[in-house]
Amino acid sequence: MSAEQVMSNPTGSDSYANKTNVERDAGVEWWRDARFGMFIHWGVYAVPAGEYGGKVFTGASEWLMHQAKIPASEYRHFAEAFNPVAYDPETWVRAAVDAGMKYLVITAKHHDGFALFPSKASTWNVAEATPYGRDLLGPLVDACRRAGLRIGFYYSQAQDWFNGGSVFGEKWDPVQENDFDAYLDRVAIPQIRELLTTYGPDIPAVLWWDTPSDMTPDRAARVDAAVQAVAPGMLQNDRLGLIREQHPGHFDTPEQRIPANRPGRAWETCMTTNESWGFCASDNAWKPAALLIRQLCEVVSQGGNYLLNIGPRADGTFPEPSLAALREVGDWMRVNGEAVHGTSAGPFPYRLPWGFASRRDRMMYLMIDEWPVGGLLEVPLLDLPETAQLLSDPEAPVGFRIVDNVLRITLPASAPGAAVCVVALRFAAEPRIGNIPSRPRPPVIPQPADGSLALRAADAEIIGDHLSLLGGEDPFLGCWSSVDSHPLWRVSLHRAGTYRVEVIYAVPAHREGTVAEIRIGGQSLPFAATGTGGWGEFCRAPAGVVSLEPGEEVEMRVIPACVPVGAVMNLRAVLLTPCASNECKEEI
Ligand code: FHN
Repeated sequence: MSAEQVMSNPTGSDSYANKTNVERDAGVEWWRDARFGMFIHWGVYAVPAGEYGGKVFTGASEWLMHQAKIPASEYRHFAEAFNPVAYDPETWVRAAVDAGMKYLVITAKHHDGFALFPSKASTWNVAEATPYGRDLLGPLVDACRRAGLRIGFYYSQAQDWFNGGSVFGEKWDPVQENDFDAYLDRVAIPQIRELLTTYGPDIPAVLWWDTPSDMTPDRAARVDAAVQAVAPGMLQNDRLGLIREQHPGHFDTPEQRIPANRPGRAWETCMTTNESWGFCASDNAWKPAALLIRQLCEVVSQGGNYLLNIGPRADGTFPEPSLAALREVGDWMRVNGEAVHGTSAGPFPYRLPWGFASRRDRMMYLMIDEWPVGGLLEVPLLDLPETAQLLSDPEAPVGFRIVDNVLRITLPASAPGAAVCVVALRFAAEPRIGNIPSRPRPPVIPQPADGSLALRAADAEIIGDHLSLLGGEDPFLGCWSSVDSHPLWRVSLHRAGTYRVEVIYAVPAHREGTVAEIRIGGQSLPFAATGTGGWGEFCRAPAGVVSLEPGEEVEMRVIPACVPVGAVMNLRAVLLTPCASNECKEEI
């Protein structure tokens, strides 16, 4: 397809280019209001699903071709088995809508170069390379349109291991020995035009670029020019070019994390529901729905969007654990969705000890993640609301008054449910913000007579904002998403000697390597949190031996060394057991 053909708008439809600026700006508004969307990573990698040559590959299954260095001539056989006869876009769209999502972004082409749409630019596409033999995007676009869901396309503009695009690291197949500029002209730019012109006006609603390796300013400008020629003002993320300042796009895309501070620009956290983006048969590290809800609340409270990923199976169905999580999130959204849709960041310039806040007009939504003791919630506001209501139980009595420059809200003594609970406050005018409520310092832990110490999650002082006490009756420290956050225990130690240190923790399977350092009384033990099987599968593992001197307030901390995908670990307790005389000497 030539540039001229594109300029003359081959669909003959009312293209994005024909819209006024006001209409196009309104197009960005919807994205800010949506707050919650579905990411879909789908391609032929769903066939091997993370396994090749009898070997299980962990991590992102859509990277299998790269991980296992599979030549294109072999990788193409996966397409011969890609026949998603159970693909029903209506079901996908219903799952998204029922979960409270307002938009969807699907991988039109990922790094393995396989296009989910018919393409004149490469035969490596669903219509020509698979027995299914027809477009996958068109029916999804139609289903989205019918349901009033916006649809965006992810397109790997740079990395393409099949069609001669860029390759991270070493190449492994002669088809990759190519001229990157020629690839852009031959494959990427024509396919981008196809995506912009095939599906009608306002489709896609977003272009989601990724991994801009080799995308110099000049190359990014060429791609952007091709986009602007067809769809001026097209909503785009920040991953088009290597130099972000030159092609910042409309929004930032923190991946698998929630930024500690509010970025100055629009932003969207994309997050997996297990550990892989594409379907991975061995990946059972499904995040509990309560965690997904918490992340959604945290993102929204910071003014961001939450793009939650699903990796469909090769037959076209969503994995059951994803569906179950979506259903639970949907149940929560039906009750609490007004705290999410159309809201902006909460007013507090600091983290709240009990959860998050968002607001819309005269409403403020308090999203309570940690139920306050006795149901007494302290909110750093200096003005009274007109009304206060628990969204999950509008009839429940909710009291409020100002005491010592703090708004005190009286809620039921115990949490009505496991997931985040929302209190809606209506104000007559913008309330004034007070000082951050200080977290009470937990008491010093006395050492029992037998000398053993159990440093439990619930007794820790939490340093930093990216670690929370979770788990209700069986608490653990979780949502540990920054190396700046850690637990601290203070112990009154009376027995000198050597102690065995053990950790009770949970992380998904396939984890390896040191993730934290346990610092006790000036000594340090590296801790490798190897896979336990899932975020809820706690196990007790040895961490080493320390030699301690008595002290009134001996500090014990677990300091993260890094944040692997998802979080550092879920930590239930650190245990110290005195060694019998001479027993541990050689281990120090
Ligand atoms: O390499 C990809 C990965 O497979 C996935 O698509 C994510 C989604 O944001 N982006 C890349 C890594 O940044």
